[in-house]
Amino acid sequence: MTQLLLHLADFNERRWAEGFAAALPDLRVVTREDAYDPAAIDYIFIWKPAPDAFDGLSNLKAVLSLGAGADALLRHPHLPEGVPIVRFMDEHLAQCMSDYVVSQVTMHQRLELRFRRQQKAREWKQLYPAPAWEANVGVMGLGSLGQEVIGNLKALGFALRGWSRTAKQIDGVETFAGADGFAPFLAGTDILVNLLPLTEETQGILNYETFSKLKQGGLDGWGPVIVNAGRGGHQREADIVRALDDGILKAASLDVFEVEPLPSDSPLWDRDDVFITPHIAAASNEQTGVAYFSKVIRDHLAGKALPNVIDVTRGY
Ligand code: NDP
Ligand code: OXD
Repeated sequence: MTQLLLHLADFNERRWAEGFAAALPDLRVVTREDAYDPAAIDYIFIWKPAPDAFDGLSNLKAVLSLGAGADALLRHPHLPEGVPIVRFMDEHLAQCMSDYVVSQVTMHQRLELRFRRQQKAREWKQLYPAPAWEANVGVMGLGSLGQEVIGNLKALGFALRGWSRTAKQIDGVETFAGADGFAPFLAGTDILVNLLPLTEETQGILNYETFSKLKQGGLDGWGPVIVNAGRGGHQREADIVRALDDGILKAASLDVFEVEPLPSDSPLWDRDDVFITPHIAAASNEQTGVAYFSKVIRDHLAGKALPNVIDVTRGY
């Protein structure tokens, strides 16, 4: 009998297991609390793997990543070689990410942090936010999430540019690629949105030098700003603080952090030019997650190819 093992930290492992058991009645679904023979496990569904997560799993057909970003999984010292890794991606996740980014971009374009400050100071000062088409939004990462976000920002009229590793053509978007395209991409960006995967190449990319290359003076003098919904490892938080203090960045929306939970002594907490959310931009949904991975397993057992397989050498 085919067996699926769940190994989930920070999620209700038992509830997800019940969901899978109902969706896949022909499989045996086990959690780490159950008795099972590791060598008989065919699939592992995983998030934040413990160091011994793969011990004894000598006959795995695939690793199923609850996260859309599999960077932590790829860093696991005992990740089984040659076993395909399928990451999560579905409409629900993409819509949630788009909702987050659209809300942050709109907040900055409408100068809401500035009006918030004025309200606190009981100050009546009329400022007129520029229309969306004058706000240049630059999206780093043109994958499943970046392209969903771009589609929705386009419908709202924003001026869009995008940056990816390999060249892309997207209708109505000025696109840039690779190391050579990075500086020109930044030079025209008022609102920088990060939706890159965390890899050796992208680690620390949101740093002081990057910020200093962004367009200055846009958004009625209230730009540039950054929105990071990728990974905390993309950002250098000390550089964000310095760039905000120096005025080369005017504000930041951060959903992810170098250390999570964000330590209580982080200087980011007290700043009214930083908008913090606790890594909630787009959480994997239990209902749609069970549906997605049940189909992946069913199709795979029926001989179909696995979708959304991570390219381990590329790192995403
Ligand atoms: P994809 O793999 O679909 O897309 C990645 C994009 O990044 C591609 O366009 C790729 O370029 C580009 N890219 C990768 N490396 C580089 C590089 N060195 N230089 C320039 N561009 C590069 O990823 P998703 O869109 O599905 O997800 C992106 C990330 O979002 C995830 O890895 C995860 O970390 C994060 N995430 C965060 C969540 C949250 O709640 N905060 C929730 C879900 C995901 P190319 O097209 O040329 O390959
Ligand atoms: C993910 C996340 O990668 O929630 O799915 O960060």
